[in-house]
Amino acid sequence: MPGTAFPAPALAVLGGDPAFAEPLHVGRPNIPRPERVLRRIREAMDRRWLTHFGPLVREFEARLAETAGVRHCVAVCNATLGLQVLARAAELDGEVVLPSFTFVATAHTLLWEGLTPVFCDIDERTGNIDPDHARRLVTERTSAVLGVHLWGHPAPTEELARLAADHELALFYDSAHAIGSAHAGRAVGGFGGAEVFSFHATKFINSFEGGAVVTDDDELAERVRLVHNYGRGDGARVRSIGTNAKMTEVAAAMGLTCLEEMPALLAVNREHHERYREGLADVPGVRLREPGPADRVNHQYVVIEVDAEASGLDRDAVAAALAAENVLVRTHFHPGCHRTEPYLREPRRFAPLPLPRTEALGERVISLPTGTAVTGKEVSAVCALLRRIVEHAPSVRRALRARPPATR
Ligand code: T4K
Repeated sequence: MPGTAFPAPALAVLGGDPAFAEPLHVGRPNIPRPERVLRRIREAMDRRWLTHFGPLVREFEARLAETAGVRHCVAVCNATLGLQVLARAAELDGEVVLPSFTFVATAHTLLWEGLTPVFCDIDERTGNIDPDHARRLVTERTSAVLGVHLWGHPAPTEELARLAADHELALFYDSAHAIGSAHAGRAVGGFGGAEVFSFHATKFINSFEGGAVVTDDDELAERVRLVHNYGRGDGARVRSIGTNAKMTEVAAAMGLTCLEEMPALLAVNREHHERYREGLADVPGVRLREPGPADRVNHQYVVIEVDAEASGLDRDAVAAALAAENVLVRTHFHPGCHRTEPYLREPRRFAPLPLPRTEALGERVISLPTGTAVTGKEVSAVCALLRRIVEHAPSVRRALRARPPATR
């Protein structure tokens, strides 16, 4: 990258060439051992068993259950359907309290199932659901709390378990980001009544598209299994309403191979995180978000916070300056579900209390590239760019202001 030469070339936003010739994305898939994935797919084709609980799906489920430390795992075609199937299998009704600071799928799955998502605020320190705020939103219509392990950082599981017990609510987790994470030595997957992982291509462990519902509850597992297979049980006898949320053998071939390689993938993420920590340590107004002391996380999201006053630039300006260098960052999960359609239209129904911390944190965060598609050198280069963007904050601000509005 040209930025390593001395004197440093101009930032792209100030008229220089972009630091990267090809875009650097957040969410490029990990594809460890593609030859093993292809061999597994070939074997599935030779067996002519492509879906409907084939051997690869079964093996993937068994390994996931082991990873999560639970008895049951039902693999599904994506986490969105996994959450829907879970809500249906658990017979939730009325309102479900969940954080607004999450991907919109968390909320959509509930609304899709005829439930009312009620958004609560976060603890700005962790980005996760604030259990005290959640408690204030519980009404006689509330049937469940849906926690989210945001960015793979475990939600406050003890406090949420207390809240659920006090009000006799179901407690589930959207664990889309959190396979491989743990809290107080206990793997994510075993908290609450059930948890749902995502194995979307952009996730740390991927199955192209995919997900899984994991639980220790025998009855719930049985119902999830029914609902995800058109309500059909043994002998294809229809026992309930259901949908089709099954995982294919091709997806399981990828998922299984990624899962086998999880220790190596974790090591890469950890190395990148450490490199970001070192590279950004003394950049004014830029702070790397770190997990809590009792948490072990998968580091699939590297998230920084931009303090506009200390850095001289707001988050959008930093993101725009990085984009000019071909570093295409994300702002997960700005602006919060409550400020997204259709929830935006009915604040009294979906967000009866103000969510100032969700809104404030959403304005400050940036997700940076990580995973096996990025090299350590590239991570260092991104750090160097961030440092120079902040060093040149006044010129960057002026240059961005001079751009035509559509390109800002
Ligand atoms: N709950 C939470 C908390 C979630 O974050 C999600 C999903 C869900 C539930 C639902 O899980 P799933 O039903 O998806 O299993 C992505 C993903 O589609 C989504 O899975 C994820 N969360 C969400 C946070 O991000 P986009 O729209 O940002 O992805 P996209 O297509 O723009 O990809 C991001 C970058 O990754 C691109 O700039 C390029 C790169 N990319 C992407 C794909 C798909 C690749 O390089 N290769 C690829 O194949 O939503």
